[in-house]
Amino acid sequence: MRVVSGIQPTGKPHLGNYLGAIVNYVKLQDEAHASGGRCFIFLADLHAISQPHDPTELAANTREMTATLVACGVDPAKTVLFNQAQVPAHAELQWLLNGTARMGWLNRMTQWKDKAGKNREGQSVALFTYPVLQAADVLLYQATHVPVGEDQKQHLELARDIAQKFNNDFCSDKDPTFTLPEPYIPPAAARIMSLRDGTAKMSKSDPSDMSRISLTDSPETIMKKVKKARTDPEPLPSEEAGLEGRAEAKNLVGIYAALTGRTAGDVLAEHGGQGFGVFKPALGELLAETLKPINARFAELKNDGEALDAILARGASQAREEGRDTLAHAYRALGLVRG
Ligand code: AQP
Repeated sequence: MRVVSGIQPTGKPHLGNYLGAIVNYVKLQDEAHASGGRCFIFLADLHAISQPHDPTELAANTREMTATLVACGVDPAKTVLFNQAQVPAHAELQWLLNGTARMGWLNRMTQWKDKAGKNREGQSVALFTYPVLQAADVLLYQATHVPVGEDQKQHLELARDIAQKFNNDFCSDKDPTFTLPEPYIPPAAARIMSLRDGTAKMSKSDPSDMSRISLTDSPETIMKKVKKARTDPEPLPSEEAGLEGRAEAKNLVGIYAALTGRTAGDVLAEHGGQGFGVFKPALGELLAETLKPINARFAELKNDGEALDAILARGASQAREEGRDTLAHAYRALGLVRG
């Protein structure tokens, strides 16, 4: 079992990142550790430069996101925790895979279409080739399990296509370079939506802070955001089918379900018939309780820059070692001569 996933150190991590991805980093880290496997979690700082950014903020956010991950339960003693920029093999392997990835494949990526919008010509090349770097990130470590939110499923399928084509084109059946990775997507929290619009995903780059719960929000802020979340005037239905066409209600019930490890059906069996005046405070309290220990741990860690840098340096050194053989294999397969 080889678990690999990454998170961009852009802005503050939110509930979508937590329920969609980070909770599963911790779960799979523990499973991998118990079964003699390996878990790699990285700060995707090389991905972060695909969009306009402030260099000083990127460095600060990289440390802050490291503190957040550790506060959420990512344990540097069990997981190789590092930032991409300290492991040149990610960028090297991306270049090698650029020869295999097809323009048509990248053109079909919905994230590229969404982020580029109507201004494709004005986007960085890095935003277009972002999924090839993602493929390199996971293939470098022979990932078997990749915990991600639903929005990344298409990119992971692309990583599999790239791996398969590379293996077919350049390797014998007995000696493939890459393992084909599988996505690990949480059923209850695959896609947490904005609190202001139930049809848009909760995202760090949404200009409205009221659209998301940040993992470092205070209990008061959490309660205020939940109470102000957009909803409809109807009470909650008692069965899941009654949530159809009610995107905002469905989102809040989904969050409650993910936080309690239950299904939406179970939550509705208990809360069906309640108006949002009752359900929202219950959800706000549950959220505040869940995030309280994370907040406390984050506050302890965030100012210890030296300790955070030491975690990243140690993780990077392990990652460089772990990726060495696969990178060498890819160079050899392509017929590239190295000393
Ligand atoms: N709303 C979401 N619901 C479930 N999972 C989500 N993820 C992100 N948003 C949601 C998952 O979080 C992991 C890390 O994401 P990322 O920071 O690397 O990239 P992102 O998907 O681009 O995150 P954002 O918040 O949406 O950032 P911006 O606004 O910059 O685009 C991934 O596994 C992702 O699936």
